[in-house]
Amino acid sequence: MSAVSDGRTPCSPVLVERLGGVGRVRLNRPEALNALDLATKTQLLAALEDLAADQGIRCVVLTGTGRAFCVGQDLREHVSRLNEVGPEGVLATVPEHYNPIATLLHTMDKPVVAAVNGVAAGAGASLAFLADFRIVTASAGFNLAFAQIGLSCDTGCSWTLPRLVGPTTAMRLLLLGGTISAEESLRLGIATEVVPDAEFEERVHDLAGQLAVGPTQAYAAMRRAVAYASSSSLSDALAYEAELMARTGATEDHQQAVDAFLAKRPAIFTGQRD
Ligand code: T3D
Repeated sequence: MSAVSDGRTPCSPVLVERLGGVGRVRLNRPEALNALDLATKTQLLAALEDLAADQGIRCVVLTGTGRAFCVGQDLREHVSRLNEVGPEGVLATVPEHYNPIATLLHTMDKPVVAAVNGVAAGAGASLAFLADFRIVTASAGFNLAFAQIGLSCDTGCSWTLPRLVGPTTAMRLLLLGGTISAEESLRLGIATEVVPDAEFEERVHDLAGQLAVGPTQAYAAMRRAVAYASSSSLSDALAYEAELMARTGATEDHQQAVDAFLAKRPAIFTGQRD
């Protein structure tokens, strides 16, 4: 694990652990419910950039320390910065930090799992919406907190949330706010799975481990195909699918997997680009 406190120096707000092919990013400000201050946003972006570029990492897990996943922007820092530099200065954090973090989570060439260990609010909820899987512990919840502080929404949730729950429910959640339970999030299609608290860590570990030995290039292509198709015509989506099928069809992983299928033995994927 990198960026671990030695007990004398202050703990890093973002911890990164590489375990096999899994890269785990843990927001680590439990005393502030993992609220995103400048240091946390900067380190989160750097951690995601490192893991995205690391060919040995084939699945990224985003999670939090303590009772929250992430409660979005640190409002204490926000208020003091508002007084120092005014709204234009403060809100520059959206294009400078939130947007590149969101883009990276959505476009990196490997699957992303949000391990929602507790409440996810504001931009914290938006971060979870960008993942391919949201494994939610039973005591967690989601809160689209933006309206309660008189702000619009960010970190991609105007794009992700209606796609997850449809526009009617997205508008209800955004305009009325309030915390929805893990069970409600499953019913609405936000959570992929809700897991009893006692089984949460093991379930995340198993899923991430499974993804990290999968056909990484095929997973990456599927991420791209689904994102592209969500705002393209059918004919454009078909053309892009054909391009991605040709690309994945040329990988060693594909060749050995079809050989393994015919030989009735399990495929072993390397995930490497050929
Ligand atoms: O610069 C910009 O602002 C642009 C970017 C914006 C992106 C955003 O994310 S805007 C949205 C920011 N987030 C929020 O508005 C969420 C605010 N928090 C809440 O609504 C509630 O805390 C929760 C629903 C998340 C959890 O409720 P609950 O009852 O479990 O906990 P609590 O008692 O409200 O909070 C516990 C402590 O955490 C409390 O501090 P205290 O009293 O113990 O000293 C509370 O102030 C603190 N806390 C919670 N959220 C934040 C926070 N401190 C700083 N920033 C927060 N976002």
